[in-house]
Amino acid sequence: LTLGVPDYEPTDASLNTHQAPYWFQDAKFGIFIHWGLYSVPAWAPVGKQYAEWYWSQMQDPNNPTYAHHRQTYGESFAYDDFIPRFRAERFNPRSWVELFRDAGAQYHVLTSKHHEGFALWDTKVSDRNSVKMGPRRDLIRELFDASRRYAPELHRGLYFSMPEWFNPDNPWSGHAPRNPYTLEPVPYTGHRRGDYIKDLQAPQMLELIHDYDPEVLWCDIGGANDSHRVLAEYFNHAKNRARPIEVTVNNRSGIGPHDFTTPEYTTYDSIVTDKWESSRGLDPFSYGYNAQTPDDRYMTTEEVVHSLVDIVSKNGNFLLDIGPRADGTIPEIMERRLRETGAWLKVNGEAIYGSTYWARMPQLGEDLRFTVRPDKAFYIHSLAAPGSTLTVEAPVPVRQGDRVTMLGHDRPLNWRTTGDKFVVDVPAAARRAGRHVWVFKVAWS
Ligand code: FUL
Repeated sequence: LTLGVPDYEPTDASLNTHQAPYWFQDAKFGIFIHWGLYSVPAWAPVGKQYAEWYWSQMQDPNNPTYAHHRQTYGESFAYDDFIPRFRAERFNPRSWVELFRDAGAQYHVLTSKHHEGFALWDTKVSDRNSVKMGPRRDLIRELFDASRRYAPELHRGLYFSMPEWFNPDNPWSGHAPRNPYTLEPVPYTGHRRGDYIKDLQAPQMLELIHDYDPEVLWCDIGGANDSHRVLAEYFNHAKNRARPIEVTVNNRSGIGPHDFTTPEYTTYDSIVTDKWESSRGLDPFSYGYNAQTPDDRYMTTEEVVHSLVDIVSKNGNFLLDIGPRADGTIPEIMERRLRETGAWLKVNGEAIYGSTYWARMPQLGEDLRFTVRPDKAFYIHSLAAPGSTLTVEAPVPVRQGDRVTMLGHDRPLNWRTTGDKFVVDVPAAARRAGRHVWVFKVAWS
């Protein structure tokens, strides 16, 4: 007699049977956090380059970061000289997770290690980590503990960059770091010799899996890997715990099997029935904090809400990124955007969480999107402020006796169907009650 799901094996066939769990399908909205040594310089040409790519960009004489670094820090200031300035001295994990919860997010995904190779946890296989250097704190442990304690409804995830730049052991990097101005070699702090995959990458992923229990493993870049073995162990560990957790992995671990795809600073044009998650920063083009970006270049709350609705109506999740400062504070503009999004979700969340896409009808033009809660209600999202009537020129699933309302304005609204048109009267008070996206609910009787 075998009880439960048999163990996963390190093969495509076995790993392909794994799927994104229901909590992830239903969650719709998560917060991505890019935080690392690059948060110290926090610099890139605005709207053009990712600030978390600073180390790579400063190596290239044709990149503006090369000149910026020389002017600001001088030629002999190596990237790892940022380590003592990455102190996280004002990092308050409780206020982070409470903010994410108030934003209406259902999960968070922190960079455990970006391409720069600096780990934010107590890794045993490299000294280049936030416990041995810089903050001298296990930032992942602290965030996860606070999340469990103060916002237990949130799911916890970790981003992990498979390769590292300038790790001399990493076949992907090609070479050790050099001073970009003198081209002299620069020591790689904390590096241990060996086989990059066997001695560093896979052990680090297993540390994260066993010691931190991430519910999302958000791998990046792919490339050389031992991911068949690591993912089998991830899934087995999660399901065989005394209290099982449901975990999910994206499509960038370097092997075929995955639970969801990850369009970046873009989304899909129409419904994609395989689970997906679109990510981008509040910044016009950066995940890590770019201190050069003026507030008026950040996404507006209207843009955030429009993106969320658009993505969810096509079966995606929206993983919205923030870049904290090196001291651990979250820039005010980002906090404001998250709180305003939370205010919208508080009223309209029932049309988002636990909803699914409505494949029987196309999204209509620029302004209309649809979601459905199976057997309960159908939702029409108007991305523009409606006039005195809202007209949907397609077969809305509605019958005599169904109650039509607008979320945030709970009075029943008059409606009618004529041919293939559905028309709702929108009183001025309802219009005024809405903001960013006006959501009409057809509650099935
Ligand atoms: C990309 C990375 O290169 C970016 O810096 C960022 O982390 C994004 C989510 O994935 O591949």
